[in-house]
Amino acid sequence: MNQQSNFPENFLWGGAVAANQCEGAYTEGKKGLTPVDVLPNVAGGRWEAMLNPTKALETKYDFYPSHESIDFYHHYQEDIALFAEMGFKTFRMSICWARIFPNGDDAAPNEEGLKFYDHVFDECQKHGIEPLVTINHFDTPIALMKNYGGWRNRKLIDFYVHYCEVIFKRYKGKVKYWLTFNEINMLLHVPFIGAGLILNKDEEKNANQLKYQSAHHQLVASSLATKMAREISPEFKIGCMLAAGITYPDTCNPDDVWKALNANREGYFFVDVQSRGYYPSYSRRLFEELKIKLEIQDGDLEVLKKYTVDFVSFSYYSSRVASANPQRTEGTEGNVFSTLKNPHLKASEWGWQIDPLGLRITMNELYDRYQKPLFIVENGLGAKDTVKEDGSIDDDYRIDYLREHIREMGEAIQDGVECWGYTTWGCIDLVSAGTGEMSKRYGFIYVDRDDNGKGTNKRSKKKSFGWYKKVIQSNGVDLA
Ligand code: BGP
Repeated sequence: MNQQSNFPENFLWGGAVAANQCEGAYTEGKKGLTPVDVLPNVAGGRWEAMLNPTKALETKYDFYPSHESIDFYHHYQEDIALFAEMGFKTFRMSICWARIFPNGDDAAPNEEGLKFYDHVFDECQKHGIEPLVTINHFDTPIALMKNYGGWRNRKLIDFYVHYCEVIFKRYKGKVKYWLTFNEINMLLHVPFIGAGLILNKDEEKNANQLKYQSAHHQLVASSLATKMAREISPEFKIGCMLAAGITYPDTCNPDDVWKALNANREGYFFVDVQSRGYYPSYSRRLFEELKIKLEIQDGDLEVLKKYTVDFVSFSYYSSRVASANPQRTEGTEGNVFSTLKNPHLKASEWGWQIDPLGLRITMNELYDRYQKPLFIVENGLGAKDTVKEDGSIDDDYRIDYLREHIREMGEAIQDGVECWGYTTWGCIDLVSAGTGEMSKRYGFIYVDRDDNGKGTNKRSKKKSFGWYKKVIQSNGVDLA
């Protein structure tokens, strides 16, 4: 192919997973419990359980999808070999905090947990794949919630920084790219998995105070981790991670535009601190209106200022719409955030609206605002797949989705946006975070397991497997 690529030569193509959604082996190797370990599937009321963790912790459900999941814990060699066959340059994964510190506050790390990730990173290295590691992907140890109240407690900063110190020192030389918190803004919507917050009835009334205080602790923890990373290895690159997706105004009515601006700021708030190094000026009024009084200790603001991230990573599935018109209520599903329906867009089987140009817009917005390299670390289509009699899976709908998004990402790069890489979400089928389903599949690799945990866990290649391989081989030129 003679056509010129829109992507830089060393662009990091790859795929992404998270420990809590793929590892399984939920008590093996002395691992402690994490939030997903107490969540049922959608039929068992997963969403209600996420919003009411007290009840979730007291209930014995029939089935917990994460307990075995796709058993990456025992299949990592086979899985990484398949990623290598597709030509992955990078593999985004997360370390499960509770494998390293089962209770979160243990004095010494758990060697078995550390060894597991040694093996995973060695396997990556063997295949020339650069790991991109999320330090906390929705899995603050349950023990830290029960014993300390989760991230509302400042002590969590120390436990997190200790955990970082251990993994930074151990995996120096094996890992270069780190993300401090997955979708940090998610804690405002699902505080249980985002910040380990279990709120009682009284606290519910005061939820904003507790959420933003927890956010402050995570932001300080993220900066302290960055400080430590700089001390441990000059090679390390530290990124923040935002659940992104631009919010459009429903109309050109200034009221709608104002509403959309504020919806976007809800997420930017976090990156404003992590990337610019200070609380944005609009937060003063926001805190006043929400009656929030942050407890900020001496030195916090200096740490935030001094240790900002090297790059801004984000997930993108869809754009959103905001309206000031109370009559405009027709909503649709989305990645946790509810949004109004955009009449110009089609949606996935789960109601997530499909907007490839929205990715280009989001990238341009983020780059204009922060002027730091971007990394798209989640993007993809959750869809039901059908295995044909001969075992093949023709997932053209997934190829279409990814093709259009990759095309727009290339356009954004041509617009002048610096972007280091792209990892599709759920490169191998895994348990859905939102619904706990297996049938909401994102992978290039099919895993024989159903919503009730039945199946052989056998891996097989979908049509998109060969397609993505060509995309990588041609550095994004061959999208056919
Ligand atoms: C993001 C999470 C991922 C992932 C993805 C898809 O919010 O970071 O963990 O699960 O969304 O969501 P779902 O699994 O609900 O389809």
